[in-house]
Amino acid sequence: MANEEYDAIWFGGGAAGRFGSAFNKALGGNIVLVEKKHLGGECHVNRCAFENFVADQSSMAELMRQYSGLSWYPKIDLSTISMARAVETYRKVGQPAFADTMKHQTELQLQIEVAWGEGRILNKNTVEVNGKTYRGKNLVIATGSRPTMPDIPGIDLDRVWTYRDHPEIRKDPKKLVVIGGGKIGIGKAAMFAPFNIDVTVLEKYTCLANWDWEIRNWIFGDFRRRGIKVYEGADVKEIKGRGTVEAVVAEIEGKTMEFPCDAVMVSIGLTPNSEPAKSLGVKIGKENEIIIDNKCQTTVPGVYAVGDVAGPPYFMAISRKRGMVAAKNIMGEEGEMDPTLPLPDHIYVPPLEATSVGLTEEEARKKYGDVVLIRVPWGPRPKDTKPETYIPGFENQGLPVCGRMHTLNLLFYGENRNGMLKAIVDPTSRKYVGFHSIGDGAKDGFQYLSYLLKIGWTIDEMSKLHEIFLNPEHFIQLSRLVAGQKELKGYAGQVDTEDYTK
Ligand code: COM
Repeated sequence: MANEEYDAIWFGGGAAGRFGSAFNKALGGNIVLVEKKHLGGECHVNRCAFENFVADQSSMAELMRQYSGLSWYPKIDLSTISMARAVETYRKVGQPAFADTMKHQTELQLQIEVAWGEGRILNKNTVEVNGKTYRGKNLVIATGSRPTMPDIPGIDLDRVWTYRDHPEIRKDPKKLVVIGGGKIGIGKAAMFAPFNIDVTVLEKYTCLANWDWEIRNWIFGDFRRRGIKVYEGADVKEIKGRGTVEAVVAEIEGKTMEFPCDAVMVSIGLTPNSEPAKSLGVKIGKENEIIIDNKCQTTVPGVYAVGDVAGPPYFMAISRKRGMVAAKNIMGEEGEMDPTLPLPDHIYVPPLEATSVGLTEEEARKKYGDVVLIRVPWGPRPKDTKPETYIPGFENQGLPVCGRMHTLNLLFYGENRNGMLKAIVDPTSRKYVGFHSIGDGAKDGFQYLSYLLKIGWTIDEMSKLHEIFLNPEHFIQLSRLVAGQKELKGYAGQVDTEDYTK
């Protein structure tokens, strides 16, 4: 196919390029995918797939610690557990296994032509890879993103990490400072802590600012119980050390504070890798992203940009969907990103996970006034119902809502780890406007809940579904408890949960 003109050259084989090129080929297009090293991009190297593995490892560590010596569970010595050992397994087994899978699926199953090597964009129709020239009617830039680094003294010290360094850790830190309390930072804090690592999070503004207050509250409470320290309004000024990190210096409420540590995880955001496309004259935005329209077209005709390189939201689903949209347009079909489908979000807080879709309670109240909350737990367990066999440290707050196999275990043995569920309903239209969960496994349901929000699903329709008890989210049965109300008011009584964010 040396001198052939392709319908499109896909430049970058991450989530956006891989799915987009596959979709493009499935539509009948003649395409080539240029990838320098990893099909699937950073996902299986140090991002989504890796995080899934580490979350499992951290969950195991946390559950072993919780169950150790309870009931029939043997006492488990956790003094030797190690994040470095956990990531070694991923490095040795996970990365090559995923790399094989990606190659197999892309080249063998889908029969996509991959041009392996560092590509060079010569012009909008020509790319060179390893001395070979590829010509295309269209070019799709899918070069991803990288961690944003703050411009502060000490940022180049040894053991200043980003998510990219996580799989490379050879020695566990004793004290880790996480800079940035967004979902990557909070996830990292929650994943490192179970490995007997002392963790402090420093966030310049508000942690998880776009999340529902009760999810934030639950995570803050959980972090407090686990000894993870969180400082908001912390302006990091410097990382100190001689060769290797020794402390992070931050200004908090006008005071300079020093946080001794032997490793730092920087997680303040992502920067799109738009540099390879700059010579094409495509418009670049303030975050270094390539500006695209709803069809994923850049400002240069015939040049598309998909995935993280086109800027936020930085989600795998968005990357893959941008790829599909570009493919459709390349093939002359109608294709646009759908802004009306709410985007679910997710964070690992081992052994559980937080998932969210639609409006937060605050947003819903602003838009709809006095919304109805369908929620568990609904308040602390009344003292007089304390079970006779009360286990010290057991602070159950209501129904079990963890999901999957640990639902009842965590309810009976857990340390207030029984999660949280919250659906928000507009009482006038009786439509759901948001769903939020802390649990385990509920994220699967949120993929579909997103669509139910889009179509205006009501509490009455929900209460007609068939639930399978126990399940990771109980929205069907919880909604059914109040769906009989002609004038929707929600539960008769609900005690507010304690505020851990203060
Ligand atoms: C995720 C990467 S493993 S990709 O979307 O499958 O290419």
